[in-house]
Amino acid sequence: MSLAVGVIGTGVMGAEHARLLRDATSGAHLAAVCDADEARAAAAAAGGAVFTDGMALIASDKVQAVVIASPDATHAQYALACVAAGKPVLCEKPIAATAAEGLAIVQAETALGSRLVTVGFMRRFDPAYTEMQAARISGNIGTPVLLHNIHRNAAAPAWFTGAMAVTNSLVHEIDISRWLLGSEMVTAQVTSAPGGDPMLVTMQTDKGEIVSTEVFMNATYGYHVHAQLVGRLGSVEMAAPTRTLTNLAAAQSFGFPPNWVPRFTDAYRLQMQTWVDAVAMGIHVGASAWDGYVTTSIAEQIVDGMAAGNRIDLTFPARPALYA
Ligand code: ISE
Repeated sequence: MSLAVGVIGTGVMGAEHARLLRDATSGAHLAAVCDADEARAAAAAAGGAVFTDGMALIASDKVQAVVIASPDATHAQYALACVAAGKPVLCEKPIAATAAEGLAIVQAETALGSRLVTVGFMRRFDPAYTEMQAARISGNIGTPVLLHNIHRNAAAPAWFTGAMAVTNSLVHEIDISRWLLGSEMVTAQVTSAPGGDPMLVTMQTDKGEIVSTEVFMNATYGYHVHAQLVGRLGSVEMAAPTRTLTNLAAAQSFGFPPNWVPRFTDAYRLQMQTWVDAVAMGIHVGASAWDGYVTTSIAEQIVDGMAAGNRIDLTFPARPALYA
């Protein structure tokens, strides 16, 4: 049986998820697309049903599972509607615009007793990050003590606000650091350049590991994500973000991608296939609603406390048994 998936949103990520469902995923097909711009939805749907109202797509009997790729502020309402309809959902990060909305999704799933929400933290499927996690689990590099993250974008879009460097970009490092280390973040401290870009966020985990993250939204030269995990015996870090190196004019070089879609193309494809397979098997793989909530809560606590420049003590409610 092929899973009928509806995609809400046709921006950069919605278009990419629709393409993956059309061309690169087995066991699923693109059944419907929603966008306020009907012509854009029709172009992405490529013959599938077209909606201009996300709630109508979720309710439609043509749709068995949903991908949410609409603007960040709309994620929570659609995720909650999917849980209420009993439909599995792959929701782009962040799960919600506020921690309270994220917690409401956790509570809805807890009341249902079932995990229907997967948050699209696709870096968990990136081959470089999965190798780094395997290195940590193998114990070869010894006890982890530090994780250095670099997250540079060539240029922030015009609509990007200062807080979004945390709520929309740093959330990736919050999630991937928790996942790589298998730890929870307990404190955070932010140092920003004049104007707020770049910023350096230092977090400490419940095991005492130090996580440093540079977020630089206007780094000009390209899209550059790098991570180095340091243990007591050795370290493991990402190699160049390309599969090939060019030797030319007395120099060896590689290119930086313009943005995250080409850099994480394998991760997005593997994430979609894994999600479809997990839905078919009735299991949950990837970042849960709880992971999405914790990440958004940390981001919110950082935004609220960063102006003061002091250490922020991070707090959360107890993890519900559903997410043990
Ligand atoms: C963007 O929304 C993403 O999700 C990208 O993966 C991230 O690298 C970028 O900084 C965000 O703005």
